[in-house]
This record gives sequence, C-alpha cells and structure tokens, in this order.
Amino acid sequence: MYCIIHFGPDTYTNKEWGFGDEDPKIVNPAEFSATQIVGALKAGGFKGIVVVAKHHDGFCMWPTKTTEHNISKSPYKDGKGDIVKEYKEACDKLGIKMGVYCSPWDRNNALYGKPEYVTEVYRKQLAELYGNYGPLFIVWHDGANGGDGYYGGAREVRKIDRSTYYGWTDTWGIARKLQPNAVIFGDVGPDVRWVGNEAGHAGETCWATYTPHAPEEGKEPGNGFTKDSEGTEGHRDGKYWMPAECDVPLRPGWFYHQDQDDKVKSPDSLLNLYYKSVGHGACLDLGLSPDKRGLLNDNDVNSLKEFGKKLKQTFSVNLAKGATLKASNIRGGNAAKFGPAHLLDNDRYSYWATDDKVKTPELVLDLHKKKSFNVIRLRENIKLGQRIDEVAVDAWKDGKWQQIATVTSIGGNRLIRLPENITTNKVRLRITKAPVCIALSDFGLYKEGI
Ligand code: FUL
Repeated sequence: MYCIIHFGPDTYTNKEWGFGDEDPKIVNPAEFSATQIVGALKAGGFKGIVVVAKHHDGFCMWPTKTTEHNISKSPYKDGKGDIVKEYKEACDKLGIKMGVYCSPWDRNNALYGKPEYVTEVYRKQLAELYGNYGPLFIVWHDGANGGDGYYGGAREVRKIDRSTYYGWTDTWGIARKLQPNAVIFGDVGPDVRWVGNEAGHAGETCWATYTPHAPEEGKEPGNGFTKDSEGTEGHRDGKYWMPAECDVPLRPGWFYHQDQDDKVKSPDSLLNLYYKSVGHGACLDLGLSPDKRGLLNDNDVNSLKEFGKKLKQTFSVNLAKGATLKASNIRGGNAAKFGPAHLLDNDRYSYWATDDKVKTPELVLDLHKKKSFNVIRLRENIKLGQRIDEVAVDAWKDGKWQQIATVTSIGGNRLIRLPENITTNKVRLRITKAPVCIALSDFGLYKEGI
C-alpha cells in the first residue's frame, strides 16, 4: 500500500486537470508540512508515497532546469522551495519509501507534440527526478494523454500516439539506468499493470500474470497496448509477472476540493477496498490531496489513522498459530523442508509443497480449542509462481465438515473476509484446482475488531 499525492495549481483553481495556463504565483502552500502528510499515511499503515511532481498542467513541483513553469516561480519560500525534496526528507525521517509521478502529457509546454518535447523536456525531467531524489521504489507514467491545452500560448488541440510518441523503451531506460530497483508503472507494464478502474478494486479472480496486447517485436510491453478491462483479472497464462495496481482517491477527486471535505472515505470503506485490492494480491494506491495550506484536512488524517488501527487490530494475531497441522501429502516426505509447519512461521518464502503429481492436497488444522475468526489469509511462495487456481475452506461444526469459503487465484496474498464470525476448533483447507503441485507459504486466521 502506498499513497499518491496530488497537489499543485489545481489545488488553487479547484480543478482536476489544469489547462496549463495557470499562473505559478497561485501556488503558495504557506503551511506545507511533508511530515504531517507522510506521518498521516504512515499511521494508516501505508509504506510509500508517490509524489505527483508534475501533473497534466505541466507545473513542476521541483526547481527544474527544463521549464520556467515550476515552483521557483511561485512565492513559496520566496522561489527557493522544492516540494519533492521536502517529501524526500520526510520519507527518510519516517522510514517511508518514495516514488514519483511525472505526467507525460504536458498542457503547458510549447513543444508538446513535437519530438523535442520528449527528448529535451520530458526525458530531462525524468533524469532530474531519478537522479536527485532517489532511491525511488516506483516511477509512475499515467495514461492520460494529448488533447487541448495552453501549449505555450497556442491554445489548441494536440493529439499524439501514446504507444509511439514517448519512445517508451528509451524513456523507461532512464529509470532502468538511474533507478534500477524502481518498478515502472505505465498503462500496462512494463513492470506492473493498471487494474483498469479507479475504484480501487481488483477482480474477484486476479492473476498477477498478464500478456499485453501486441507489443512491438523485441520491445518491452507498455503503454498503448492495453485492454484496460483485462487488467482487472489479469491472464491465467500471462507471459509476464505484472501484478495489478489499484489506484483510488481518498476523496472523490484526486486534487483537493473544499466541497469534498465531508466526502472522505470512511475507515470502513478503506478496509473494504483493502480486502478488494491487497486481499486479491494487488497493490492499493490511495490518492491523498493536501489543501491550499499544504496540509491534509483533519477528516483525511482521522480516516487514515482509524483505518491503520483496524488493520493492526485485525492482523496482529494469527489465531492459527499453535495449531497442529496435518497435510495429506508432503513433498518427498520431507517435513523439515516442505512440511506444513512452514505455513505458520514468519518466513514469507518457506512453504508447504506436495509431490509433483499431487495437485489437490488437503490440510487439517487442529486449533486445540474453539476460536472465532472472520478473515482467512493465504499466501503462495510467489518465487515459485502463482500455482493455485482454487481452494475451499471448511470448518468443523456439529460433528461434520462444513464449507465456509471458496476462492479462485491465491498468489502473493489472498484475504477471504467471511460474512460472519466462524467459531470452531478445526479448520480444513482443500486445494481444489492447480495445474501443478503447490507451494503455499502462509496460512492465517484473524478476527476483525478484537
Ligand atoms: C490519471 C490522471 O488523469 C488523474 O488526474 C490522476 O492523476 C490519476 C492518478 O491518473 O491518469
């Protein structure tokens, strides 16, 4: 989970997509506190931020050499401000990772639409950001592209072919070179894919694997080759490991609008989104929008805090710990290496595995006494792929097994939120479909609101 932070001219004009003719003087977040913002999301359990360093309006939040349209032309800190740097410092202080979003579409720049915009402006902006504000864990290239804009005073419509105009292979090459550990987010890939909606949820079935449509021969998969709707579920036999990113703003808009102060998503609706994104093996990318002061509104801060509390409450105690585990098969009979005890250790990559021919094993967990839970967590050792198609879970009730859940696609993290609490002393996991033997890493039982 990480947060995407939108702030800029739109914050002052009450827009979502600035035209590009905004006066830099309007940007003056006199009370800006990166620490307040990063601290608030940290309390929500988020591990990183993506700073919108430039949105479609072309205004750069750092003192770039590539355009005059940047923070140094605003009254903020008498033209000596650098918002991106302040975020970086707050992240370092609070142990949060950072990434940047730099919009390819630039409605301010006179060169937009010409090859020089890509070579002399956009790529140089990326090089500045990647060179001066790292280490970055992710770089974002959103997919909104081309249309009307200010374009240095031309005020016209400029259309580009988003699959070819930006020369993605070379453009992404800058990240590969300067930030080799950063994940690259484009419309689809090359490293992670857009989930296909801005509502914050992955498909009920969600494969981390994906095959973009018709990438150019020998090129990395990328923007312009997408069928967004397929991002929701992914492809079972997809060619690339390209998990889904579920982006959704905390408020209705990505930028701050005062009339949305009472429309901040509640801690419970954030929790719902968590189950539908993180719980389906995807990332939750929550949009935050500081106000004109440069601070998050109290409503946003409180919602994040309560959400963080709920998460902690739920997942701090794994009620399956201490259970006796009995598996129908263990790979090579080697319990030390492949036995089910690995499901309850704290190692994300130790795992229970079965013999090659055993694809639908069962596991019984004896909890020794009755326990109540409403969340089940399963995790595969994804270093060995997403192997499991379907599972069923049963609880021992009234002297017999009763099925309480079935789900498809497990992957790195699958959370099953049950409609009601289950109280039982024995639980059974049945792998009901897998094309190969399994490699399951974790099993957890949790109760919300303890
Ligand atoms: C989209 C943009 O058009 C929105 O304004 C927002 O930045 C979102 C995260 O990405 O492509």
